[in-house]
Amino acid sequence: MSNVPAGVAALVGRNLHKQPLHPLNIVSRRIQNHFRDFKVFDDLAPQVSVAQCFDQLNVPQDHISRKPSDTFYLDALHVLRTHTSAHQNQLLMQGHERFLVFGDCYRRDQIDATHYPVFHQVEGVKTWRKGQVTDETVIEDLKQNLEGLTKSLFQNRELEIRWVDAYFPFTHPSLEMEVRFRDDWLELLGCGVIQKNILANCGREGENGWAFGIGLERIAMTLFSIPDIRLFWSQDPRFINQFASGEVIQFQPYSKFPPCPKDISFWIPELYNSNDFYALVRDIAGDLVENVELVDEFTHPKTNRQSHCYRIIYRSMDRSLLNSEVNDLQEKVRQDVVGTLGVELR
Ligand code: FA5
Ligand code: MG
Repeated sequence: MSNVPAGVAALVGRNLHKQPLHPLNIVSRRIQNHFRDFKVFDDLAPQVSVAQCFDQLNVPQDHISRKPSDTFYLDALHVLRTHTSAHQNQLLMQGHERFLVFGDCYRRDQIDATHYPVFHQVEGVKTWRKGQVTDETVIEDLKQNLEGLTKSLFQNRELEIRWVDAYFPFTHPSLEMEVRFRDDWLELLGCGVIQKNILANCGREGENGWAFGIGLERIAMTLFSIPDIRLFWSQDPRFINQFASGEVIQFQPYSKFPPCPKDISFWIPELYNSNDFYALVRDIAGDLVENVELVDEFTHPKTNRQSHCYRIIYRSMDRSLLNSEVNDLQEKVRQDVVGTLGVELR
């Protein structure tokens, strides 16, 4: 029933956002300082019901985010929360008008420098009583608050941001904010005007409000120049000691160790999802895998069979990997991908 691998289960309860002087904790405190009159919840358990995570947020029954390919299920009715929005309804029902929820979130996702199966979000919600504001005022207030937050976080540093139209079932209109990071746009947060039926379902008929969900790692990566999301889990003093002052410092990377790229190609069966492959690689290689990229897709002209080629980059954050060790990992991936995903190696 459960699809939570041991490696992910082991991270439940680490609560990096609450670990003093951890960069995620430093960021959390600064966000709390910006939203001074907001009530803070930072210890709500990550095990939530499907109703909390999806149903109460208008997520359609057939939405991809509900699928076991994307979400960690504890049993048929419970998941590890995929976002802190899972707590919106209960807190609105309790009558709160301004609140922040900090918490660890869990997703089956791609493998690269800005995605990790466990990450942290802060949810922000602000509501107004019946008849006080229009949707336009709400969206203005939302943008002002979030632009104000990025300004106060990044102080006088040049920061290029842009707003992008987005879709969430629980807000309308919806927006995402992106920042310029290492020659690319990095998505920091999603937000929007809370759907009226959600407020009504929580006994808040006729009220209006906004909500946002920010990825704390993404903020911390930009703020401290942290190049790889795996570093947040590192207990290496060369990482953690750099943040001992509690100030915003520029992270000094300790020497980068050499990457070991390995390709793997196979014919995929009909019911196949890349996330299953990514999870398998994480399972075997843990934090020794840096990136997995689908580099080639091919459909055989005669048989119509589909083939995928992935490039796996193995690299440790802390040491040089031995050739033999990487070969062993790759061999294990090759065996398991056949055994558990039913693919045929090429
Ligand atoms: C959400 O999770 C919505 N709940 C946000 C929201 C809240 C919208 C309230 C409207 C109202 P999204 O899936 O885009 O949206 O994730 C929000 C942020 O979480 C992303 O912008 C990113 O910063 C972070 N994030 C998402 N997935 C990962 C991941 N695998 N690793 C690290 N950070 C992630
Ligand atoms: Mg998004």
